[in-house]
Amino acid sequence: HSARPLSQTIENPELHRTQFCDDVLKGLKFEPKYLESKYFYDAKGDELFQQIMASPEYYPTDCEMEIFREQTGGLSKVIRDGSPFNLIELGAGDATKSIHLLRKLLEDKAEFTYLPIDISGHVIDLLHQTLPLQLPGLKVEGLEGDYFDALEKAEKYSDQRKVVLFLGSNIGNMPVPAAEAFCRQLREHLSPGDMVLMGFDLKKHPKIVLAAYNDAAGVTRQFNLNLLERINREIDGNFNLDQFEHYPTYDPETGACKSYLISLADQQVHVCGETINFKKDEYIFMEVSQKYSAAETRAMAKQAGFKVTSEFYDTKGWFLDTIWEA
Ligand code: AVJ
Repeated sequence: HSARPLSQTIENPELHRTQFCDDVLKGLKFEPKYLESKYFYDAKGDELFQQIMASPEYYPTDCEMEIFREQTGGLSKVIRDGSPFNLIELGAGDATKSIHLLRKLLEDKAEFTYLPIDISGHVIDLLHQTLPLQLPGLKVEGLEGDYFDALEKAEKYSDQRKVVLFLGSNIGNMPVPAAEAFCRQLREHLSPGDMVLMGFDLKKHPKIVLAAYNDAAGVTRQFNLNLLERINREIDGNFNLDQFEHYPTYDPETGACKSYLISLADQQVHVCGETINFKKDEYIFMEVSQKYSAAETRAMAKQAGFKVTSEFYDTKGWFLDTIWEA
């Protein structure tokens, strides 16, 4: 068969470079400084994120994996609903969680096509190669790109019922107002009867949350610093990594887990031909990983115009995969 993504992006390295420069300079000239966490995921970043997921402190993957191993029967039942559908996964990654659901759906003779969407073309190519071997009979059409662009492409691909997977607490990477807007926008791209299966990392003891973003082996630290390295590699940056310190925080009140890189000295950094000044102790805001209460996820569904169909928790009650209907 032809293992070729539906919309194989003719990667334009120059365009990517310009966009990366623009975004980085915008963030570093902003007060306070920030970088966009979507840029974490180059080849090195993908690898470091794999290591984070395998680290003992990083519980979200294990918790959600337990749900996808132990409760696929329930998930499949809610999702199938009789009519053929497109199973669209936003930020599919290596699909290690969804593969359990895909297998169960095939067993249950569900009629569906799997459309993984990822900003990494590398990831999509890999899924095209591996999934049909692991799951004979699975129809896969990968899409590379930003979520809503890809969702619109998926729309043109087929008018079947849509089931959208957004797992791994990826929604946590948006500040709450942006997450709310994202859910509303998602709802606007869907029709009555369409579904969303969304993974939320839940509020829990603050020490457990903080440790997940401050692993003892220092992988999360490397993951953050890798973005500075990537800037050095790709857009002529000269960050001195020794002069920036990883600083993760968690506020149990708001549920915001945030990470920063702190400048250890007054220093100048060159990026894309421009000079950026750092004061000692000045920070770069790197990422938010928002935690929710179950009630907050229900309010999230409601404000976006979804109704909650069912909820699946891991045995610790640390993670929630919730199914919403448009
Ligand atoms: C991939 C966004 C779910 O926020 O938990 C892990 C990324 N960053 N450790 C998360 C991440 C630092 C992760 N998500």
